[in-house]
Amino acid sequence: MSLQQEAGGGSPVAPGVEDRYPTRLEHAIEPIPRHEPTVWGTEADGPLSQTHLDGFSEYGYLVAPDTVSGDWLPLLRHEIDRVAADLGADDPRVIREPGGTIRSIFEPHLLSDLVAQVVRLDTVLPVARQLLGGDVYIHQARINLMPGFTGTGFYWHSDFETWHAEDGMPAIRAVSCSIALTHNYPYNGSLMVIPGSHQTFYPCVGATPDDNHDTSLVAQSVGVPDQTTLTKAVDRHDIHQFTGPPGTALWFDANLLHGSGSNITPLPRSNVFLVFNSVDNALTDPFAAPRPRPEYLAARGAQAVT
Ligand code: 6CS
Ligand code: FE
Repeated sequence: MSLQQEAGGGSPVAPGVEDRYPTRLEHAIEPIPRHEPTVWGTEADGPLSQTHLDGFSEYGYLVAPDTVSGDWLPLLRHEIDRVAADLGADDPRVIREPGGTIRSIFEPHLLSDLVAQVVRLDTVLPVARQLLGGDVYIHQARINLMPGFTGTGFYWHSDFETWHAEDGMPAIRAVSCSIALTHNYPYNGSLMVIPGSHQTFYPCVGATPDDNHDTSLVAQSVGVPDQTTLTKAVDRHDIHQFTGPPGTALWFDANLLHGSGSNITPLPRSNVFLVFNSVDNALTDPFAAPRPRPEYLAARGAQAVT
């Protein structure tokens, strides 16, 4: 049986387009070693040192303190409140917790000049270009607001798995930059990663339902590895947790397994989340979903950020 026929649901991959990362399948298949490099640029491209590049390549993530300087942080936090207040109650870019509090706001870089400036900071855009080896564009941007007491986490997943299946991202040549706006402690729902897991693609079982994003952005149920797979991955690689003061960035590879627990502390955890994709990795048709997701979740233009 061909992979196309085996695929659980959604549009079959167009003839002639090779799917090197089959997922959303009817039956489990073995994990697939990553085909692409993790770091595409060199030390000479700057600003990251060879040690930083080697660390990113091995672990799939990098912590960058002072990515946004202290004087910007109150402005940014204020800007997020403004953006949230300006958006209509039923704007699809606003994702809410079941209780009604805001969980994510998509496209903040198009709603706020300040966030657009963050994208272009010397501590941000050149890092994305260096890691991905050339021009990049914003595939997705969001603000994640995990409120105190009621914030719920994100179950373990690889972002690339979703972007490949539902958005048609062909290769693993994208990187996320999550910038802390509040202090990330070990106890307020901060991100956990499985270091080194970015070297393996874990195909997932289960077809993509129609309009999966209506629910997956609050609680992801398809496109997540099964418990046996996660147990083996953690046995092999361990878990690291991202903590740090506001202004710290976590850069992580699109295929790194990560997740977060709930936040029952009074201390909110909010982050600006920017996903850079190489202009040479433009989206195609989804590999395992009936139709592409909306533009605010997955930009189709592939216009280089300048
Ligand atoms: O949907 C997305 O693009 C991202 N959000 C979730 C909850 N999982 C996949 C990916 O990280
Ligand atoms: Fe994610």
